[in-house]
Amino acid sequence: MRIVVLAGGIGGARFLRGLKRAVPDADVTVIGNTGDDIHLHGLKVCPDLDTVMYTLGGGINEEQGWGRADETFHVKEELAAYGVGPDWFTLGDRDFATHIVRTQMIGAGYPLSAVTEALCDRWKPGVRLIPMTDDRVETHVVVELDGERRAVHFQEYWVRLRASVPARAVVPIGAEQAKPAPGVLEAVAEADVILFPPSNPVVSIGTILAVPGIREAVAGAGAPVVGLSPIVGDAPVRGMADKVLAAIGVEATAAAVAEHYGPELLDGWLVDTVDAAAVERVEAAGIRCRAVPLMMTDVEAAAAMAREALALAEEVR
Ligand code: GDP
Ligand code: FO1
Ligand code: CA
Repeated sequence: MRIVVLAGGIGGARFLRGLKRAVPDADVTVIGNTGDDIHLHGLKVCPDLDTVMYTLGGGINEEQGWGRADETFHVKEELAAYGVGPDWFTLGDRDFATHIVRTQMIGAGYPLSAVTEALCDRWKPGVRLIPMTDDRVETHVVVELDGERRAVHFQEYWVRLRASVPARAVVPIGAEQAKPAPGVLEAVAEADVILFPPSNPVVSIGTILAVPGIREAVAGAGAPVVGLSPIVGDAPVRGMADKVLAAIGVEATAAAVAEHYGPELLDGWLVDTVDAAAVERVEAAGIRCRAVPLMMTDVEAAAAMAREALALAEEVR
């Protein structure tokens, strides 16, 4: 079975680990969000690609959900001693090596998709991980700071400002000119099932869909498309999805997120059992909907979610 998953960081990665447990022999292609990417210290950092790679490859910091396990911070301390920041974004020593290899290969002329494949040669995530695009896309958030509107990098909005200032708009800068990375459209066209994991609908899946051609390919694919709600009990399980949904005028509920994707994209949608009342509204929008447990408390819980998503895909096929 060929499964395509559009993934952000933690929500995508934890779901993928469950999917691999549920169907170990499936051929899984992950289209990763690169809108969160940031250049620091002359290095290209790809948080969402790395979160997927480290989680599936066994190198993730489990408690945190991002970054490396067993990490040390000597480089960061030495940079700080030189007065070199930013001090609000933490890169660990082990993680630094990934960004050095990536930046070196990009400097040598390799596209990000080839670099990601090379990094995965070490981590063996058990999926084919492709960035949504080889072109530079950077999500910026228009915030209201001291009564003035200003656009800041998504990481600055989330990590430095902790999403504590009102977000007025989310702009994936560069997306309009970007092309899907090699293999992305082919994987979507040849998929037996397409899944939207419980990733952020705006700054993860929304950004991937903003690359011209990807939304059209998913909407036009022969395969059923099934999504899982990242919103449980009218709030994100973690992160700032509620804030960025508000910025695009979508309420933070499982039903509203399904309606936002719409029946053009989604054939099926899973909501958590606490949101069972949303099923009727989602089905009225023309999307088959089921309420099942959606908390990824451990790998087995994520595997059960993956089985439910695949069962719903069979039902709507
Ligand atoms: P990020 O890039 O690290 O922010 O990760 P993603 O975009 O892949 O996923 C973020 C989303 O995952 C957030 O909106 C969370 O609400 C959602 N999420 C995290 N853990 C869970 C969980 O256990 N269950 C569900 N349903 N959603 C989750
Ligand atoms: N998240 C934080 O909250 N603080 C950090 O200092 C931080 C550093 C960082 C470094 C590498 C990496 O791959 C991820 C990192 N993250 C950090 C997480 C990152 O901001 C998020 O996972 C996403 O981009 C949010 O969608
Ligand atoms: Ca992310």
